[in-house]
Amino acid sequence: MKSVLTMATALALGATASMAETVRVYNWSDYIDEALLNKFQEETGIELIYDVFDSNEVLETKLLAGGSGYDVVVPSGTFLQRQITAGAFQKLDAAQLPNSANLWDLIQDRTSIYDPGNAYSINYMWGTTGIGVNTAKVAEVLGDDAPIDSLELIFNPENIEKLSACGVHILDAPSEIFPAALAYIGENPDAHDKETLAKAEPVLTAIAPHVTKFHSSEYINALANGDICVAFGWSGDILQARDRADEAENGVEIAYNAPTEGALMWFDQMAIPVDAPNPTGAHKFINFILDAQNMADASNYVYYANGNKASQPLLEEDVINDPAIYPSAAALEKLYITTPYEQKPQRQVTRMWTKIKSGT
Ligand code: N2P
Repeated sequence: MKSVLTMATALALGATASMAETVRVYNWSDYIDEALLNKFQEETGIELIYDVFDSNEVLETKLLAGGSGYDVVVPSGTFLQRQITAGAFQKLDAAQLPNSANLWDLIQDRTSIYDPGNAYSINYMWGTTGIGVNTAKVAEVLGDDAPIDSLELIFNPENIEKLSACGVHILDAPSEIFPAALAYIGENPDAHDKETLAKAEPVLTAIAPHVTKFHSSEYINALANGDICVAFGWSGDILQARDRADEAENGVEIAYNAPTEGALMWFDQMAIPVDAPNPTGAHKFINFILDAQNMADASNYVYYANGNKASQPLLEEDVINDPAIYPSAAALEKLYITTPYEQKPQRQVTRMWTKIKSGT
């Protein structure tokens, strides 16, 4: 998905093509209402180049190589933390972000675990990692009491073997799937030690042959079209699948549940690379997103919660009141967070993940 200011609009705004300022943003796929991208261009006269990814690992490789050319990127908190340590970002300039007055202290407190003082980043959205099901198909395969809100659905080989007949997608995100496998066997999902991490490997090896695909964005349409019956994925993406099925009126009903054993709560943070070509433009883009109405429009469109308190009165009822998007205080207690793997556990996890996916 790319969006550029047309020449006609640029001229209307009094800029010439050669003078036009550009901001390059690299964000997750299916994470914004494109109308907002046009609005930013119209309001500021800045040409916006908007590229998307579906993996923290992919973003990290680009960032750490340097010269990505991006002005704003959106890593999750755990990845952001080690990227800050690696010197990948520049500090934000609060004077250029007046709309940060709109931020929500509850989320600010949580993201400061990864970015002390929130010096380098601002929350875009947050959510949970959990289970999306096609309710009718799963009931057909496993019966009406199928454990659709439990990790049993995915990690018990007996269940997933049966579900493979209607199709199962799991995120290609080892930093989220290892913690989930550990939670399933009653271990600390945020374990970094070699022995505990090794316990996740047989859990994942046992289910891998029954996984239709390890992928982190195709499951939205696959669920909506009825091509798969289960996805272990991100909350808002699964709610978007529900919406797409509703719109298509194809009879597919999708439900999302955060697993009762505990679910990962993650935070996607807007940050400016140290070598960003246009840091001033980057601040303008972040400040635009921080506008209460713009942030509400973004959440209303993608069904993810945001870190913007002022946007809350502007959210649709079915967003602010959906506990899958804004969990109750009790549900928040059941969510866990993770911390970034150091080099050694990261290598161990990457090695095991490659092996699990290749089935060797
Ligand atoms: C948007 C996915 C963002 C959640 N499609 C991953 N942090």
